[in-house]
Amino acid sequence: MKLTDRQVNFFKTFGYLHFPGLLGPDEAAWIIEEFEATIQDVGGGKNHDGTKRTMFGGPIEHRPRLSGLLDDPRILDVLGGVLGEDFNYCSGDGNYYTGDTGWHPDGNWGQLFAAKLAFYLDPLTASTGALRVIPGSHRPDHWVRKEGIDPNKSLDLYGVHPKDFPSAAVLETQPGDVVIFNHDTYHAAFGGSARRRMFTMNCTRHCTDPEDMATLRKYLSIHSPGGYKVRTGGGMFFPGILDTAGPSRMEHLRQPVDIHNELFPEFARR
Ligand SMILES: O=C(O)CCC(=O)C(=O)O
Repeated sequence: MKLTDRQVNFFKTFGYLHFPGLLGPDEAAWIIEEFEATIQDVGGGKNHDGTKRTMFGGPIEHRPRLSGLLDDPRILDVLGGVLGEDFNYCSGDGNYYTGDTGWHPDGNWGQLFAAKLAFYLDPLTASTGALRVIPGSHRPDHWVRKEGIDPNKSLDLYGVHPKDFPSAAVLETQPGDVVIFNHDTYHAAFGGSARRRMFTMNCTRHCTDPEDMATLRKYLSIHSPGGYKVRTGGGMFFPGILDTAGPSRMEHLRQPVDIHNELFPEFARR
């Protein structure tokens, strides 16, 4: 399922894409089961009481079947279609979210450098925590960025609740849907439950020239286990995803592993 030119254009112009039913109901079922087992075993899920978000790193890296998402041709086509087939996988987060997530971008790179692939594991509507995006807000010349507008202040500024921020799109999802957005795209969620389940895969372009390499170093110096002072036992990744990787998966892991080892030798795998 290679992305069509129209899908790539859509992503470039609006900063996101939604793939309803990319994964079938049976697949959504095992993904939910594996996610639950992971967050309960290693992600702090047992202590989740709904008062705040529970979050853990590398959600696909702890179990072989979830790690296999990085070998799935449909996932590779989506990530490869927007970031290039040689994209870098750079970890992600698994969550029980509680309540609203205010408007924010994940990055301010001013270019298509990184994207987030998101799996929402509960049916979500506009009033129960579906992802919202501000189309086009990844672009440095978008009015939100140029005028320094904080969409979280829209009630004070315009008399409009942030959930109704003008121009925002709501991506209502079912388990099995996949959403991808540019890290620079403003996004938010409103009205979710106290246990809204979702996990992500963060990916960047593969880098070659010195300028890109410097951007990747900057990215990984913050958004990585070393950056968060987390010991995975495998450096950039939890060992499971490395130990079960064939040569093609390794192509998406090697550059972040090498740079992470260089940036955080104390966390490197022995
Ligand atoms: O679903 C949400 O609450 C938004 C997720 C989010 O903000 C993120 O992954 O950065």
